[in-house]
Amino acid sequence: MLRIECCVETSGERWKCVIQERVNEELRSRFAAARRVAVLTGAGISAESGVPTFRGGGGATIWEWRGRPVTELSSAEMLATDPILVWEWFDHRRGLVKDVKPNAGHEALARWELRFTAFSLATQNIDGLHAAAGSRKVIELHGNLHRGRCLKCAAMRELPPSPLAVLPPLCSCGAPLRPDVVLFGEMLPDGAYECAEKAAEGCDLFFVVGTSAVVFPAALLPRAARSAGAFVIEVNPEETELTPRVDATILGKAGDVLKQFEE
Ligand code: BV8
Ligand code: ZN
Repeated sequence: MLRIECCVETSGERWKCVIQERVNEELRSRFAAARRVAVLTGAGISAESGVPTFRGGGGATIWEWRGRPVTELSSAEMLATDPILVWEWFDHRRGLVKDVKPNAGHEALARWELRFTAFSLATQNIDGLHAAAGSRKVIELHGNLHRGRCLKCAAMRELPPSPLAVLPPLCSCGAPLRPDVVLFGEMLPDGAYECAEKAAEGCDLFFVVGTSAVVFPAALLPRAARSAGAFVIEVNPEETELTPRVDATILGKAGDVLKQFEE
């Protein structure tokens, strides 16, 4: 079993990080002893459900569409200049997730919600799969693909199945809806980041699962957890920018690895 221990010195701080392929006894006992656990997930936890990620992991990725990068299509600027293109982009994404189901990684986190004195799950994903797996309290940092928000009365509306017959879809008040998704250059939903940050700073164990940790401010959460004294465990088939800054990286798929903590 691969196991690498490395020491990292950054800004005067020395950190030891361990990279391994399986959950060992030490990590299982930390898990068993933990009382307050916080989790941040990214696109990677939905990869085994068939949802393309944006970067890495060996599975399907969707980094551009109609020749434009995600950061352009999913931007406040594009919504202002070409709302129909943004709706076509998100309707395309809804089509990609129409028949997907939660996987063992989502199911493990739904079990963990009931296991600890305090448990918090924050996700960057907009696919709704954590709730579909049974997680009842999910902090959706970036919104939800299946909802629209009225530009006039700010009501949230569940969207009909894709493809949408009319673009942009209309609210019952007659005004157009926008995707209820946080676009690049937009603020996160009120209080969402603060709620996730409070949980990160108050936990014993922080898991960061399936994220390349390049999107902010979500990528700050594992750092906040570690600075507040939590033991931080990364689960990802690849090393990321976070790897030197966590206590242990398990190089594996979320669906395989998360359940190993419960064995
Ligand atoms: C904001 C919805 C205030 C749309 C998304 C510093 C501070 C604050 C802001 C910034 C900052 N620096 C830069 C910014 C601006 C920007 C930003 O972060 N840009 C990046 C590109 C540098 N941030 C913002 O604009 C945010 N707003 O900060 O408000 C503000 C406002 C104005 C100006 C300044 C500040 C809003 C960001 C939210 C954007 N919306 N999603 C959509 O989905 O289209 S982000 C988008 O990326 C998705 O949500 C996605 O989840 C997210 C992050 O990607 P990941 O989840 O990490 O996914 P990725 O594909 O990259 O990685 C997958 C990983 O999984 C890989 O590592 C892979 O190896 C692994 N994997 C694969 N298979 C598996 C697996 N892991 C486990 N198991 C497997 N089977
Ligand atoms: Zn309305």
